[in-house]
Amino acid sequence: MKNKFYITTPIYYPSADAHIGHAYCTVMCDILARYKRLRGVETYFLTGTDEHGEKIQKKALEKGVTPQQYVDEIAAKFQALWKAMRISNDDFIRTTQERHIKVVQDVFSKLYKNDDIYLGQYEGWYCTPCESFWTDTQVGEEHLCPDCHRPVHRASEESYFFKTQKYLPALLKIMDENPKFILPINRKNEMMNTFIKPGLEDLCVSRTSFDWGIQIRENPRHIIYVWMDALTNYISALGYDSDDESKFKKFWQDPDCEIVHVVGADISRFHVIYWPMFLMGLGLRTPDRVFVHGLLDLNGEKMSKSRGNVVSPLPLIERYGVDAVRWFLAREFAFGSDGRFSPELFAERTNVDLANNYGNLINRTTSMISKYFEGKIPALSKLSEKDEAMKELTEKTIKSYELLMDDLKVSEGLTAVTDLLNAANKYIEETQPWVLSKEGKVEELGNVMAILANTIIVATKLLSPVLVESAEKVYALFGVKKELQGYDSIHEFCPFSGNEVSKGQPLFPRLDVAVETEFINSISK
Ligand code: ME8
Repeated sequence: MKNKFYITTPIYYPSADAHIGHAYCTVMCDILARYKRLRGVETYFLTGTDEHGEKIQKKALEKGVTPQQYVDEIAAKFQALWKAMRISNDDFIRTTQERHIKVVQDVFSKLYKNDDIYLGQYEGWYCTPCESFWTDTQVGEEHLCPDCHRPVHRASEESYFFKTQKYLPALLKIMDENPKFILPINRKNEMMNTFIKPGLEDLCVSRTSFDWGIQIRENPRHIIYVWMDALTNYISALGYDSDDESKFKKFWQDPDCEIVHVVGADISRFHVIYWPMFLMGLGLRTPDRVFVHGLLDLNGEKMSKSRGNVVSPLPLIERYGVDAVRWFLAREFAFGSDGRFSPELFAERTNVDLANNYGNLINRTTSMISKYFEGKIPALSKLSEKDEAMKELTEKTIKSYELLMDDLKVSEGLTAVTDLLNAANKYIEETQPWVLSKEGKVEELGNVMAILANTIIVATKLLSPVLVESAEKVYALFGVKKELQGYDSIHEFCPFSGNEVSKGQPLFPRLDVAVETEFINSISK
């Protein structure tokens, strides 16, 4: 494991309010950032908004405000949402900020001077919503955008182009030599077959048809193509090319920092193909991994404002609490595969994992410790076979959780922990503490209680990157002192004897699936 970690979300378009898909990606990055911090890795987590482009200019015009006013309002809402979701980003970059604009202009100039960019004439099929030009093969006979499937139109303009062929061999080498450069690994074939093998064209990197963007210093009639502008955020936010490059040196240039971009499948080609090429042109290091996550739909239909089926995260957080929403997103969908959001799944997932498994284990354990040991966690004595098995399983779980999380397999990492919690519930059934109590087997009973408390606390540490509010409540319930809340003590077995345990309200009340389905449907618009 490298000793530093830089993780980024895409910077989202503030053209409409954030929906559950944006929240999904941001929460997954947040979990990884919190996980690395928990492991003592120095971490920098970046998100932000991508505020230029024709689409935003049009939206502002429709609303009768300036583009800047338009993006200011939505960017503030994004930030408020991330706060409500307890996102722990270290910075929030907006592409209309001075610190970014200057860097993008410098990047363009450097690549131009380096002979990576030339002035030419662009003709092609243009998709306005995606702000992308496409080739004949890509749009097919129906002339539809291969990304969003809307009609495209012929367009021609004087443009600057980036020479992709110049860097293609180096890019292919990176892809070959680093099997984990694109994750999940099956995404590599998609890149090769859809974009690289059919013949990669030079990338058009300027526009003259609108003006809401960053001007090219050498030719101010041109605006820098929104993707060159947007991708640069990953280094402008670190202070690249500024008076203070300390963060850039630490989190980009240092080979001991792992750089991970997490992006949706819709924008992977920009991150896997063009971004590394721009970086090569600038003589900079390329990222270690581009993790491509799947897209979520609602009940099998693509979420879209016009269809009126967009799930907004805020009302979910207000009703179910931030942890239930974070948990659902992280655990329900295998990170890297497409997923289907449905109200039933949300309610069931909350019930199965949080109410019945984790929550129930906590309630049972705190009640029994109160009843049998006057609310104090007992000390260990000689372990039985079943006790030993729980001890071993706990250690095994920590190991597999670490391996999976380091490999960005977040949902699988969490499943390892829920398996441990299930095993602890089973351990109660098997050891039958109520019988041990009746038979006066105090030492055996004490072991069971101490081991249950230990299992809950270890699981809570492992889940703390996701369950940010509940983790604190669980530590309080079990009287876990600050110095024992961290990861350092995770391998100590049962260091909590004597702790005062309190009986709180159930952390996760069971949901009525029918009632909650109706509620979630009513807020999807
Ligand atoms: O593409 N399911 O911004 P964007 C899961 N500004 N994730 C989803 C999703 C869904 N249904 N819908 C969106 C842009 N996302 C550019 C990015 S980066 C230098 C510039 C997430 O607002 C997913 O991560 O369209 C996707 O890649 C991203 O939002 C696109 O956000």
